[in-house]
Amino acid sequence: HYAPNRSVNVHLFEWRWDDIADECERFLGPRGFGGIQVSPPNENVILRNYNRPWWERYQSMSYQLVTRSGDERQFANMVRRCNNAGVRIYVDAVINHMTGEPAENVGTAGNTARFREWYYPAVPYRREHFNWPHCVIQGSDYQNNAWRVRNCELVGLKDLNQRDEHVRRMIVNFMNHLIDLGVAGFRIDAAKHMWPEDLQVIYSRLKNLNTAHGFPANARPYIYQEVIDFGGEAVSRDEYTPLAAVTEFKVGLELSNAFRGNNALRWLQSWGPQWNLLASGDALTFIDNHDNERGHGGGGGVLTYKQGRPYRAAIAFLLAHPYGEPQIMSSFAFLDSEVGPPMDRNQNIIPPAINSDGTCGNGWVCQHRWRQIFAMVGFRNAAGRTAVTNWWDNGNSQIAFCRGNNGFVAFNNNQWDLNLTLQTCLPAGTYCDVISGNKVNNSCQGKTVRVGSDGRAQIFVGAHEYDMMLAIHIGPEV
Ligand code: LM2
Ligand code: CA
Repeated sequence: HYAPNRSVNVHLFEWRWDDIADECERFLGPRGFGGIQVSPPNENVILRNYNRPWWERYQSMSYQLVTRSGDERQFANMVRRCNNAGVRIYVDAVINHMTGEPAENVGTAGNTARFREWYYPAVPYRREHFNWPHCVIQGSDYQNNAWRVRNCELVGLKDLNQRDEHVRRMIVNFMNHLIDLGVAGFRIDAAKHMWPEDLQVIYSRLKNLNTAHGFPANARPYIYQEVIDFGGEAVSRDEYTPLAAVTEFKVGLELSNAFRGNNALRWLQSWGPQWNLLASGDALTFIDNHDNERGHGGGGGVLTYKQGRPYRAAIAFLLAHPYGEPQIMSSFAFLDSEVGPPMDRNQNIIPPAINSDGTCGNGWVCQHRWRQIFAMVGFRNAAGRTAVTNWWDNGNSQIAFCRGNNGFVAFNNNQWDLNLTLQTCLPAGTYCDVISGNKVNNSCQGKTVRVGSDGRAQIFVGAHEYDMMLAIHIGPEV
């Protein structure tokens, strides 16, 4: 449901609604971003004993829209302002479970639970709405017991029974309320832990998107289901693709591996389903997410903002290549994998500061504001639906390809320079490389690339440059 010529989603992890609204108007809209995944908007348990970790937001207390990111009025205002700026909102929906902490039972909207009685009065949910008798998922269940993966508790979180009519109604009401407020879709948290046939019923009861927010008549919410599947488990991603899109975790793993130098880039010529990835239209793709950037969710092993050079290159490839529906992560800085977002003494979230060079401060990483990343958002928008053409490689880790006649990109992950005349497929002219610098006053701050009437150009990517890639495209340069 992106506006025309937009194609990339960004996860503004733990941002406040007011700050997201500002970011839509001052940056994401003008820079051509398509959508935002926001943190769960519904009431979660407050975990003072853990000093408000980020993961308290994955413990639902009710479906009232009050969290540290803001209240319902602020949420609605954000959605309106972002939609007006051409940027869609996608909600992280935590509907598999409720809370998991016996000791703390007050939520961000002031509601309480009686944890030991499975009682959440603000929804309301009672014991009969949960899978019963309760059990806890064991590590081996992932290998051999799909029933337990779906009907037992994930790390002790009270497990809702989505087969129950009341539970379905509460979840559908929650999601339909968000649709009324103008959201474009949902990330389904822990989809693997719910039965596809139950999710199917829930999705089928969702309203069409709100035409008052600029969506066409009869538009269905865009849904991407979080299913971690590296193969060989009792629950498979293929059980969920008939319903909606699925997170393709293999993308981050394989591209991290390649751009770390553990696999020659030449093999990316066959990037896509040949790598045992989902069909392109089924795949929500990303390098890192909020779990695996910090070793949660069974994750780890992927590039993150802490490994700048290969990370930027992996994201550049993700965005340059037409495979999948890409999402980028926008993090806060952390050393401790549990610590929550930057907060003041009252445990309120501190908004990102915007530095004079456009980057963020106050502990926010804001990968989406890194030039190499937002420049590649511009590249993907310019490339549109064109196919990969004119693949070139050196038989090793220097590669280049075109996107129709709209864009050309080259990567050098070898220890020697790339310095060759290559076929670019772009109209003759002078282009600014969008990776090495912005265009200012009609001249390139970074590299200039001259494309001849035969479409060929001298391409230089030194082995020890700050970035290992170069990208040029038609349309406005950054
Ligand atoms: C997800 N996807 O399926 C989220 O992407 C992930 O971030 C969530 O886990 C998880 N599912 C549940 O929504 C995070 C975090 C966990 C954390 C849970 C619940 O990765 O570590 O678990 O949220 O807040 C925490 C404690 C855990 C404890 C549990 C229940 O780390 O030790 O288990 O709470 O109290 C006793
Ligand atoms: Ca479940």
